Formats: sequence, C-alpha cells, structure tokens
Amino acid sequence: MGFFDKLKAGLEKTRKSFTEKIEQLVIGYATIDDEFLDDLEAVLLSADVGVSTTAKLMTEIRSGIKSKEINYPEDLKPFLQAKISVMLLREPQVEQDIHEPPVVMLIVGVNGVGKTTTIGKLASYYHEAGKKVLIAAGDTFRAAAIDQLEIWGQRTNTEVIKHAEGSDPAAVAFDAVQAAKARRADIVIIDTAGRLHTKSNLMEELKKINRVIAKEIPDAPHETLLVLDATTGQNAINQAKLFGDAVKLSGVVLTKLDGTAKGGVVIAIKNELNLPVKWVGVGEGVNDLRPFDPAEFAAALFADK
Ligand SMILES: Nc1nc2c(ncn2[C@@H]2O[C@H](COP(=O)(O)OP(=O)(O)O)[C@@H](O)[C@H]2O)c(=O)[nH]1
Ligand SMILES: [Mg+2]
Repeated sequence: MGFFDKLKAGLEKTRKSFTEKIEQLVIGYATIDDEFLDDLEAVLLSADVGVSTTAKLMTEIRSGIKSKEINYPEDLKPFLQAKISVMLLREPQVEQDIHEPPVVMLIVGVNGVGKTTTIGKLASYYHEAGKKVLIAAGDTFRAAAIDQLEIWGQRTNTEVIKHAEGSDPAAVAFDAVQAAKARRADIVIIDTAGRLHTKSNLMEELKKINRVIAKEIPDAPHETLLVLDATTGQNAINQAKLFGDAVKLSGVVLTKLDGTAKGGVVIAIKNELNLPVKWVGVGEGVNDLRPFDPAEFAAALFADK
C-alpha cells in the first residue's frame, strides 16, 4: 500500500464520523435552513476539529451561502474540503538547508506518543535523502528507552549517541551536538523523556537541554518538534499548550493517524495553536512517516470510499 492509501485507510474512521455525517445531513435536508446549520455545527464539533475552528468554518459557510457559492446542501462537501485545505496550508517555513550543518532537531512529547519511533523514521527519511544523520538517546530515564533507540539505529544504519541509564539528558545532548560537529553530520536528532507525572522536572530538563545546545550552536535547536498522538483527540491540544509554555515549538509530528476517528485534530492543531503539522505517521514501519501535505490530507479525509 502506498502512503496515500494508508492515510486514506487510516482516516476511514475520521471520515465516517465527519464526511459521512455531513452526507447524511445533506440527504436529510432539501434546503439550507437554520436547523440544517445547527446540525452541521454539531457534526463539526463532534469531529475533533475544535470549538474555534468550528466557529470559523460556520462563518465561512454562512458567507458562502450569502455569496451563493453554496446554494443546496450538496454544495457543502466540496466547499468544506476547499476551505479545510486552505486552513491547513502551511506558511513558507524555514528549510533545513539554510542552516549551517549540523541541523539540531529536538523531539519532545509525553510518553507513548511515538517520539522514539518517529526518530527512527526520520533518520531513515533523511538517510535516504543523502544526509548524514546522528541520533541521541536523550530519554535516559529507562534503559529500555535507550535500547529502543539503538535498535532503530541499527535498523537505519545510524550512529547512536548514548550515555548510561539515569544520566543527565543535557549531557547526552551536549555530546550529540559535539559529535555531530566533529563527524560533519548534516542532522542530529535528539530524543527526550516524556514522563508527565514529574511535569515541572520535565519542563526544567527540556529548558536545560535547550541551554546546553544553544551554547554549542547559538541558533540551535533549529527544530523542536512536538510529537502528538492523533488518537488522543483534543487532549493533544492541551499537551501542545503545556510544552509550548516551556520550549519554543517549531512544529508537530502527528502520529497514529492509522485507524483513529479523531483525525480532525489536525485541523485544530493548525487553527487553534497556529503550529504547523510538519510530519504525519500512519504506522509502526520505517516508511510510515511523511512530510504533511495539506491537500493530500484533505483529499484523504473527503475521499469517496
Ligand atoms: N499505529 C501506529 N503506532 C505507532 C505510530 N508511531 C508510533 N507508534 C507506536 O506507539 C508506541 C509508542 O511509541 P514510542 O516511539 O515508544 O513512543 P515514545 O514513548 O513517545 O518514545 C510504539 O508501540 C510504537 O510502535 C504510528 O504512526 N502508528
Ligand atoms: Mg521513547
């Protein structure tokens, strides 16, 4: 299966809770009236696109009705697909290539969202793009987390920078940046711990990692990617706010888009947080990560079965 097919298959439940409800609504009404619009609003709210995004879409729909872009209920689906594609469009972003290598990428997020797996996939992605990559085992909290990253290192032929379990993650980050400079690596990707029950410690730890990295390379980390698990829906939005308070996030990796009914959260992340979704994950395999393509996503969301 190609990536688009996987994305499409993965979004099937989201599509059911979203587009199919809209279709049913459209069938149930001959004309657009207030009751139709109320029902439509309820569908949008139930699809994890978020409260303020729903309000924005409803405003667009009302002006679409006024301007006669929408005349009948069946005009709604193509109208929404177009509006959602536009909403998801990313602003032009700072490209990796404009930085002097090594580009430093810090990967943050709560436990279990898919940070370590994403790092393995990113290493493979950049490797295939001809880049020299290093990965660093900054989650020193459990030995298993270090082992897990090592396995990804072996799988993707990537050198892993690691210290012993329980050591200072900032020291790992320091070594990783040093090694990246010494080995003339293009990209160094640093894993972090995500245990939230020691919330303030985690945030202090991340700040310290940032300070140590910036001492070595003043404009680094060049990317701080927050990994969010799509299956958590609106909870992902709360996590983004939490991490955004502690570190300067540059974008989101949205994992587990395979098989969730909450894929609408992509729209909420972009709209309510103004954070670009940069990568999407649709499985556990090494090739199951791709740069986020808004048009592709909207097409998969609205695809006919
Ligand atoms: N289905 C699916 N599972 C994923 C995806 N990304 C990660 N996982 C799984 O989620 C679990 C937690 O991943 P891990 O990388 O250890 O998360 P971390 O604690 O944030 O480092 C593992 O079982 C991964 O295989 C994805 O895109 N789709
Ligand atoms: Mg991990």
